[in-house]
Amino acid sequence: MNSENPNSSLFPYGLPRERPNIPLSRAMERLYTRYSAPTYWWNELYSQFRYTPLEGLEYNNGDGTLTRRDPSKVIRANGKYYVYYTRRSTSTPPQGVEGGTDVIPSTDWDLSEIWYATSEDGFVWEERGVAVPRPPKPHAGWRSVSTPDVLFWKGRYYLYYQSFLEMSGKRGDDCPVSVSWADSPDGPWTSTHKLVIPNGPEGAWDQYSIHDPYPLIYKGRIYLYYKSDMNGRPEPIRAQGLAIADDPLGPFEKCPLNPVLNSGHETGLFPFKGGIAALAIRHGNEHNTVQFAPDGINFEVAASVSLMPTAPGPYVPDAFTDTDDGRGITWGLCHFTEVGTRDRRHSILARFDCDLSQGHHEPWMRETEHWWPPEFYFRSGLNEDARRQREQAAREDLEA
Ligand code: AAL
Repeated sequence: MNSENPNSSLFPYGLPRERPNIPLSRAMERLYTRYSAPTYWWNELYSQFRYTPLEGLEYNNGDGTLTRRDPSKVIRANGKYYVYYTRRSTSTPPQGVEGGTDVIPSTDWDLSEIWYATSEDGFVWEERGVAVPRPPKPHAGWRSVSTPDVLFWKGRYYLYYQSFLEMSGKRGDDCPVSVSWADSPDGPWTSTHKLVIPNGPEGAWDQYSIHDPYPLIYKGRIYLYYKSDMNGRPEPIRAQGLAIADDPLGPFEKCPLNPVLNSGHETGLFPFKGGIAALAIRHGNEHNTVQFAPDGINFEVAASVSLMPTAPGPYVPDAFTDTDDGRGITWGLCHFTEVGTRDRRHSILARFDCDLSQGHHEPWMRETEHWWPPEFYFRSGLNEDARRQREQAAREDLEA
């Protein structure tokens, strides 16, 4: 059936916006059942991602002693943009668990504090100072506080963050989540020293780590998404859970269907139309996808994408408005780790831009192609061992 010959059962040249009334293969059927539109040109939850270095933040000439990473959502207050992030300032770069001490970091986020920065335009940022320092022993977070996110609820600001009770990497990257509050985005912040999102019970998927706390206001409640590392080495799996509360200080009730996302790493979500959309980055069968849950719990793949922002902290205009018509996002901050040489490793913050927003439609953000030079691909090459393995396998195949 097509415009030239309505009686034809051939799939038409012009892509129909609605499912044509002809037999379809499963692949073509999926275009009309799985996605919000049969092509990414029309799919509001498809986008390219573009990146821009931030101005105004320096990193000790990249010697590895200063790192900024894991930015929170970007919020707007007092006519400025605010972001909160992990800041490590140590005498040496990370030295691993073997080399870590009370003053030498084991990992890039060990011995860290939560700092914040502000910006007029989202490109040039001014570091403003510490928001949450490491509390004294025996409080959770005495070793390190990291990976914050921010909530604005009934006139008060809350920072949720990972609170390490031991050196990261000792058993694993194990920690619960604590919360501090302030009446201004500039602080002063009051630490509750409360473990608002505790680790799961022994044997549960989230028994060891509660990472990347990420609160949104949805259906009149606080929906706090988080990541946990499960399955252990050598095949670690990252999945994301949800805990819901009526008060920022808890109690948070973990969703009985947890994990609610089977892929991803750091959390990055936003209200979209009547549901919640998620950036599923880095790991899992469904990594490099944008997902959507009409109820904030049951996520489905909405689009396959590429070059996603790592540790996305989107600017989500309606993160706290309890909207039932989420507009979506167009930019935010993220991080790049492994910056510098191996022995001077640190992370930097950067800006990402995208078009995952109702009402926006920038064709140049819809292309799927990234015309990267061959050198970009050759960086993911075969080392000498891998090449020898390949050559040996080829010889064995030929002799079989
Ligand atoms: C990040 C986040 C959490 C982890 C570490 C620092 O990518 O997933 O914060 O603990 O890595």
